[in-house]
Amino acid sequence: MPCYCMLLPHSRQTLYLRQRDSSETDGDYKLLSCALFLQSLADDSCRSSCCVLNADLVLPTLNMPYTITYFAVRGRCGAMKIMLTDQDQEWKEVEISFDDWMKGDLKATCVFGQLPKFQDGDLELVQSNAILRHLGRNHGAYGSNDKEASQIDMMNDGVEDLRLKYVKLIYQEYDTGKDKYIQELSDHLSKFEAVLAKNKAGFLVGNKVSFADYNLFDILLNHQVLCPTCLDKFPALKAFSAMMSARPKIKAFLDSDAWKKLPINGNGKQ
Ligand code: 6SG
Repeated sequence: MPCYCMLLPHSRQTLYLRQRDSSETDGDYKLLSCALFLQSLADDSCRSSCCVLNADLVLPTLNMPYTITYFAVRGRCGAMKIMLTDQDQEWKEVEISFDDWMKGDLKATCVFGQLPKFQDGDLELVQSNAILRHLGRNHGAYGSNDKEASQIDMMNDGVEDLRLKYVKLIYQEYDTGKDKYIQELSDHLSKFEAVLAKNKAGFLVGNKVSFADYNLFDILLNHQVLCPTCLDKFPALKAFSAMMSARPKIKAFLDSDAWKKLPINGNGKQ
């Protein structure tokens, strides 16, 4: 008996090895392929012809979408949600109220006592950038080779530096430091402008979107709220932002209630 389909646990892609009947809809095809694959796992006689035999690895990815546990803000989950959306992935959300968080039980279970927490099957991660990297690996958004992957890491670290400054402004010195922050912002943005201006593909690195692009896009959205004119001097950043906003799934997501209902930050400042 042939193998009907195989689910690749790390990429969460389903590879269908069964011929598609021309009368089948895409949904029927996937459903039947999955059913046949599950049947094949239970049937010893066909196991040897299956490409993936480890049901413990395969089955969790079938029913368990990703889970994000976080506060009801965009904060450090904006980029990963935009990325998941653009990569056609579903996720479950567990929203934690600030009051519940202050009780401390959940905090005690988080490696660094902070959110977001992310679950991919039995893998539990904290640290938003580690989560972005994990998704980059899972969904082919980590460059086309090791050199590009290292450059993507570098650019993402640059985005993190900007995000840390932004978070400091928002949570610690919004009322006293906003003018100075906006004055200094051009200097930070000019670095990204220079990188983007060099890459005709429009992305930070290489010729396909990476997790660092989603992260930069998210922090630029925040900055356009903080200072609507901040991209005016930067044509490459403006084009990048427009290109990312126009990707159809991102466009629909940014227009959805799920996105719009969330404040950017946890203290009402933006
Ligand atoms: C805050 O800083 O929302 N996590 C935050 N705060 C709660 O007890 N390096 C990692 C990463 O990249 C940083 C994690 C991040 O993932 S996100 C966290 O867990 C804590 O430390 C921003 C956000 N803030 C909302 C919130 C936090 C402080 C004030 C408002 C405590 C929680 C809720 C009320 C008080 Fe609150």
